[in-house]
Amino acid sequence: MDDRAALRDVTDEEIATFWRDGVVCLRAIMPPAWLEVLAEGVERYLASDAAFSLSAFGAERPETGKRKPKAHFYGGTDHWKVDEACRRFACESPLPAIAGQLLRASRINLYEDSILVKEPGAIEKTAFHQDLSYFHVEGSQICTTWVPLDPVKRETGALQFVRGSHLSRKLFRPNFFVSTDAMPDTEGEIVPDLHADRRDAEILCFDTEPGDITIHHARTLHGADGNHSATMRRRAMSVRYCGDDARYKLRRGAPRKPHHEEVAEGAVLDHADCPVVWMA
Ligand SMILES: O=C(O)CCC(=O)C(=O)O
Repeated sequence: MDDRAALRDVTDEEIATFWRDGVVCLRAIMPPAWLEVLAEGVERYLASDAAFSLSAFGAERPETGKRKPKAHFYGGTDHWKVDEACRRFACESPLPAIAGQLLRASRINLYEDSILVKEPGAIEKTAFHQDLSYFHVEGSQICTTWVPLDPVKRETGALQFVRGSHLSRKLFRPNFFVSTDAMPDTEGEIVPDLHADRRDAEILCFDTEPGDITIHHARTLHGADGNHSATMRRRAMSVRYCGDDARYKLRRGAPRKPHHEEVAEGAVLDHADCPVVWMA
């Protein structure tokens, strides 16, 4: 599978929606054959010893001590570096071009990928956060594509986005993803717990089918409920991309990868660990 064509073009209206709301849901755009490639990588990860349960960071889970507990939230990062199916999906699928069009970019760098699987009964909420708080990068052309492999709705963990929140210059502290606790030694205000109190936030949430994807801006506040279904899985991968104006910015306290020790503040992302994956 090396056809980079999406099922359809991204429309001007969808691009305008992304920049207005900080998120857009692109219906029926990802070819089924590419979803099969992604599913292969996701299942290989879940079956491996590397599969990591994020549930341990959240609520008390009696089965956390077990090696592969069911009903957990599994997640990991940078699978494209170790798994050929994940590499092909992040680098060679229609996704980089879709990100390029939405970001109005002339080139796209891969920032990272994350496998995010809420198995049936994985009750952990994804705490509200902004992706940019975790990224060692600055710029306006930075996004996360979220690609579900199963039908997803709010009750099974569809992402919830605070409409227009990317327009604020405020960058909240990163948290531990399944808990609202801020990471130590980070800067900024603590994110409000919008699961507990919506305040005046307008939340956008999309029921999706495989083939649909959501794309949100790196400044957009978002979170998700747990997966409350007893049978429906919620397998997804986020792939994060940067456009022309992205530059390295090392953020205090945010988790670093080895290559972040080698990059210069303010430099373009031309590093083997952030490869260019699309040019207009
Ligand atoms: O899949 C989830 O529950 C969270 C995804 C997310 O927040 C992200 O990829 O930025």
